[in-house]
Amino acid sequence: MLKKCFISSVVLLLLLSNIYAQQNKTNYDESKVPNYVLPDPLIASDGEVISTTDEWIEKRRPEIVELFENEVYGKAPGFPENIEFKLSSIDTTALNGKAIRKEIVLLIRNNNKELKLNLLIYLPKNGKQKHPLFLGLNFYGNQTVCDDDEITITKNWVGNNKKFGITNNKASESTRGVRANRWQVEYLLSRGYGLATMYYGDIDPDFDDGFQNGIHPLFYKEGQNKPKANEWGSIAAWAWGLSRVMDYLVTDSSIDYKKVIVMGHSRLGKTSLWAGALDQRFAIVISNNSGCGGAALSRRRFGETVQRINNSFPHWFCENFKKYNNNEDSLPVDQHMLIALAAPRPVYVASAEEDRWADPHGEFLSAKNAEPVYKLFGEEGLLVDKMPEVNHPVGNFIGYHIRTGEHGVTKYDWEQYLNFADRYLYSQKD
Ligand code: GTR
Repeated sequence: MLKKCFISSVVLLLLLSNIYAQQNKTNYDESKVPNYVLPDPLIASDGEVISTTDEWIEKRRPEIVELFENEVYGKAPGFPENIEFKLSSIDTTALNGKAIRKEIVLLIRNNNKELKLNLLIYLPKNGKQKHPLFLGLNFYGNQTVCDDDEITITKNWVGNNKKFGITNNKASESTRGVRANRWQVEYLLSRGYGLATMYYGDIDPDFDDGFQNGIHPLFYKEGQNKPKANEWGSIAAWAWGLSRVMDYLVTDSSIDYKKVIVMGHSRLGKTSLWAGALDQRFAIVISNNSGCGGAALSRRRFGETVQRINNSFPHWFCENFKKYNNNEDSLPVDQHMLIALAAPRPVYVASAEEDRWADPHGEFLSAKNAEPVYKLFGEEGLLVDKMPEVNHPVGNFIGYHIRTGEHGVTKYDWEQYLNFADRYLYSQKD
């Protein structure tokens, strides 16, 4: 009897571990993508079919925003009690006289607590009074985006990186310009655009500390020590930070604040999409290789899945998102609806051929399935039904490309973003 019981327990354990292993195996086989039905962006929760832009703006859009807030990213607070902007440095002869470089400190105050955010801005010296601008968060500190000895090195916690000489979570001189290839500052300037960037760890350091550092504690109610199940995780916090940067940009007379393009890569691409969805002051929204929880459809379960991302990065999304681990079909939204929240503003989704973890096809399909909302506004969308060849950008108002190479941001990506921005920001007389 005891022996029988032992054998059946072992069999059960083996079975369970097999199921677990299956669930955790990364699927890279298109034929193994399960059948799924996407929620319709144009059918409201009460069944009403949305057929006008007014119905979208007044009813369905806010409803979708709320679903993403409650179930995916978590709801962020509004404005802080106080925000102050201090110019901490300016050089009108930066980069051998080609640029104006400014550093601005954003002092955020709430509930008698304070957080400092350091913004770096480069503007072209082309005689124009106001400049269009790309805004994006960076991974290792402002000093990494350009080979320029004058940029303040972040003193905050940064992820260790042997290649960049970062140990003990501190950035040093060795990190200057290490990400210059990703940011292409001089190229952007030569095309007439500025760059504004901030270290994402200024807003919320990217590790799971139970939300004790960064911006979250400034907003805890009395007795609260972590966000509620539907309150902001780190992605929502980073997106909130981008909106605070926008609060500054609208006050800076050298910036054309109606031409600010929010752009992000990978986890920060998830962030730029969410920031662009919530804050309609961003003129164009760009997602570079953002993958799961960004542009890629969750229901495809190709590459990184909801469960994998929640296990590896428990702090990125809100607690409620964990309900959808291995349970994607019960999500009330999918990521095509996040892209649709950019409408009617131009949105661009970019993939990389070797970045299968981010599911390039799923990123394309998300963009494709956002089209009905753009069509409501009279815009076309991708203009193609199937994924384009590599290095063949497509689309009108919804841009898409898949380039050769791996996960990263390249000059090719920037060329497409600049062409896209030129097309929409300068098509009308200004
Ligand atoms: C990976 C993560 C991705 C992506 C990436 C990044 O480890 O699984 O979702 O966000 O990090 O941000 O570099």
